[in-house]
Amino acid sequence: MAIDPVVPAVQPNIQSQTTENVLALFALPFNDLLHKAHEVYRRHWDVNTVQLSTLLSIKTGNCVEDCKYCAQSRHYSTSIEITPLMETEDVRAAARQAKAAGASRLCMGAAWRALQNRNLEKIMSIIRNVKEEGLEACATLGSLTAAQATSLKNSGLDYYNHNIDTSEEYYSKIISTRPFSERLRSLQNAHAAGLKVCSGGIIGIGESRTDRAAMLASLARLQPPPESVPLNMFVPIPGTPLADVERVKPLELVRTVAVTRLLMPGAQVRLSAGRTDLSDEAQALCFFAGANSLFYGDRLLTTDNPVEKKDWVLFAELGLRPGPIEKRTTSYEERRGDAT
Ligand code: SAM
Ligand code: DTB
Ligand code: SF4
Repeated sequence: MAIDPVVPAVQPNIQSQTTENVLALFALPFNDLLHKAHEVYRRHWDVNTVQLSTLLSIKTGNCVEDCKYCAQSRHYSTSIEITPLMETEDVRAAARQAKAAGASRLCMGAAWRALQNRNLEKIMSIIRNVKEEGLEACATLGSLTAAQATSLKNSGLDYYNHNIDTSEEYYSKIISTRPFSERLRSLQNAHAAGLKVCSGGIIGIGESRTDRAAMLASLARLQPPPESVPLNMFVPIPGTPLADVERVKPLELVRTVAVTRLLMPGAQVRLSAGRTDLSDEAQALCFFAGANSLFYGDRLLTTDNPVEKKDWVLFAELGLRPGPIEKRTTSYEERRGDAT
């Protein structure tokens, strides 16, 4: 195969991804980067289908952790309503509603440092109920032990979300109450129990491009890489230490999506927090660059997300089909003859 001299090769061995390799991808001319990412995207996925996950905050606020970006940390004074763990029936009703609105996955978030065993039975019952509604189930409940991961898997959980958030180096400037290594251990526990891993991070919390590259290199080096990678544009929260941090341009998110797609071709790449501040055009570029999943529904955990109707207008304009996304099984050569 001819080698394009302009575009540095992505290392085929994902174990060898270094921050320098990844920075070289970020530094490509925009058109070269998008072309390369889109080609890889098209080779692995149906590029006209997007997966819709709806978020539900099942326990909100009063969290003991000090994540500087978060509305739910008890270390900062924010205007959220603190609520205890939801009742199973209420979560089930929310799941039914999410499915009726077109979501294929419910992602349940709890403002906990870690899942406590005293809550395990109730969480398992919640997961069983969500599964009975015919949705994929994802949970993000903080740190997870191996035994807890197995219990969640046995109750039917499909995905565990736990973000590394940023580079290992920058992490300690953002969170002091939980080490980066504990995050990696929880991800390992989730994977070992047979759960699909969802892990990504935040863009725009004062990190440098080098931090973004290092974060993606860390994710790509996970064995295996995550099945799902959420990319959150930071939503500034009044009352938190990062409320006035400098904003990152949407084009940098597009680049980050493209680099994520190149490093982890088989992952679902999710446009996550911050979509209310993104134009249709910026989102369209993200879809071209390889994003194939998003948070759907007018609420994230404590902040706003585009209303459903707005997303349907965008999907129609772009010819995107919401639905379950499947990795391609036929070879690239076989499909090159396709009309698409
Ligand atoms: N408490 C659990 C934990 O931290 O693992 C689960 C919920 S926590 C809110 C999930 C993720 O949401 C964080 O790791 C972070 O990546 C993202 N997040 C939180 N606040 C955000 C904000 N203001 N803007 C963008 N992303 C945010
Ligand atoms: C993820 O990566 N982003 C979601 C989900 N996983 C749990 C959370 C976004 C939170 C945005 C800020 C808020 O609503 O409080
Ligand atoms: Fe707590 Fe999660 Fe928010 Fe950190 S991100 S303060 S762990 S809810």
